[in-house]
Amino acid sequence: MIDYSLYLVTGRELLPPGQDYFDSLEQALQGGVTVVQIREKNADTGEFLDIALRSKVICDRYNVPLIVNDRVDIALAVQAAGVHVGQTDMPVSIVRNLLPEGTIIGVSCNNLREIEKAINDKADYVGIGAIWSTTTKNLNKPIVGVRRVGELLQKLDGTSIKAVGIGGIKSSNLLRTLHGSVSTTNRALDGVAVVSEIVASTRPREAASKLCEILSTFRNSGSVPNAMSTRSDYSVENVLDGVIQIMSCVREHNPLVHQITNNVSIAQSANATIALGASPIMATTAQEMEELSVINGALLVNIGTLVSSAYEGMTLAGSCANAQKKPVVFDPVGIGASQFRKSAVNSLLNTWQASVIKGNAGELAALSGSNEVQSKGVDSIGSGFKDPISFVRNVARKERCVVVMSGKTDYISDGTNVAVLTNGHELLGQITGSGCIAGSCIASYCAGAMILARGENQEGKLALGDVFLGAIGGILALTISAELASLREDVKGPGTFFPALIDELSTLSTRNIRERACIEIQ
Ligand code: 3NM
Repeated sequence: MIDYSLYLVTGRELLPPGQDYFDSLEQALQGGVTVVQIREKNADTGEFLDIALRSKVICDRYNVPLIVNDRVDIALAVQAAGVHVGQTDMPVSIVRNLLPEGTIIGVSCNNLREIEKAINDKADYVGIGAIWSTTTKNLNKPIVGVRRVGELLQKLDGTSIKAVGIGGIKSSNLLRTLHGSVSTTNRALDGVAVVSEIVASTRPREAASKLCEILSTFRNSGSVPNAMSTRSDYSVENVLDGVIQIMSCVREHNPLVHQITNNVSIAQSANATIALGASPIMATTAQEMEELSVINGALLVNIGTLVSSAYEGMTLAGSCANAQKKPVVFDPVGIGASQFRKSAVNSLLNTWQASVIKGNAGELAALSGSNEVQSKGVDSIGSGFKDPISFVRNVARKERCVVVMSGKTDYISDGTNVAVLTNGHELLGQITGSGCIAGSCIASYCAGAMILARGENQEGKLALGDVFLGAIGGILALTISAELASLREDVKGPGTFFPALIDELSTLSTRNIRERACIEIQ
């Protein structure tokens, strides 16, 4: 059985100046590469054979199988473990007839049709790519994109065919690649294939071991806390019970909620967090992200007033939170306002896996590439989606996390269930930062949900779906407190509303939630 985890594809043309090919290969094996494919597109037969023979000796020393790209004759000559073919190379069925029984045959696939053909041809594994853009190979097919790998993997259900992802995979996007490349039937990649991340490195051993570390983080810690809940038994009653448990848990444990947010609403967000019983830390500097991820209960990333220095912190904080299995709440504020924000959001979501994405209709439309709803600056305009429930559910499925669409009615989905909440008050729309505060409330309650999940089940199995309850709880706490604040005699308008809102958040009771929650589960 081949271990496809870290699949090195060679590329001599990418070696850094002065780096010896065989030394680089050996170092990569020491770093933890589990299978090697010799890929030589320009070498003569004699040269290819020589390289393959010498590479085989090195791979044998590490007990790592060697696969030859395209050339059946070279594979036979060096007794390689397998052959990898592209779509325009020799067909799998013919390769199969030429090679000894038991030889592994892999084929590159870019779309469903090619996967179907690989299944019919009884390939042993498929290389799905290119997942990201790459300059290592001239691509003549569209980039698959991490969010589309799942549907290709799903086609392999019921077969024993393995799958590796390839194309532009780096340590910076590996965790995201692994989390994103999962089918709705929960089939994940068996491994990832890389060229430049290892071959072009001056320290291939370290490059390979860094990738291995990320692979084992993903495998050992299971999933990051995110949406893809398999729970289908949510009801209004058990959701409210869960929210109330979370509310008490946050007050009892005061989890640290790390927030990298915008400078318009830092103080409001921190105050709301304290009022709920959690403890805010508004750190932005990259140097402290790793340590904070160990002690925090949840991370909030809000791009409202994005500056490059904070962007670096956001990139690192999210990755560290994923590694520590801490929930990451992401608020892509005003994503539709500029190309800069759009590409920042894309690259953040490509680097780490969010547990919850929260936005208004315009923001989520921009995030998902829909033009059904437009935005103006940070606000959405127009009457909203025709079918908001399906929209939110689909975005949750695509992003593999809980999605909260805020508005007069709030829609929250974990990809299966959709909670529809109609609490709130118009005064919330008259103060700045109410959306940002909602993010803080969600992050605080996600931290509470995680504490509860760990307490109830040491293996953390409950953790997967619980950010759904955290998100619902955060929105209910804020919107019900807003209703209560609006009823107070001392509230005369937006100016007096905000301090009253903080008061109400801090005194919100179980009874308030039970009596006032306007919630439906679809
Ligand atoms: N095959 P890097 S992409 C060899 O899409 C290869 O099938 C691809 O190189 C495919 O890791 C690719 O440097 C190159 O991006 C991957």
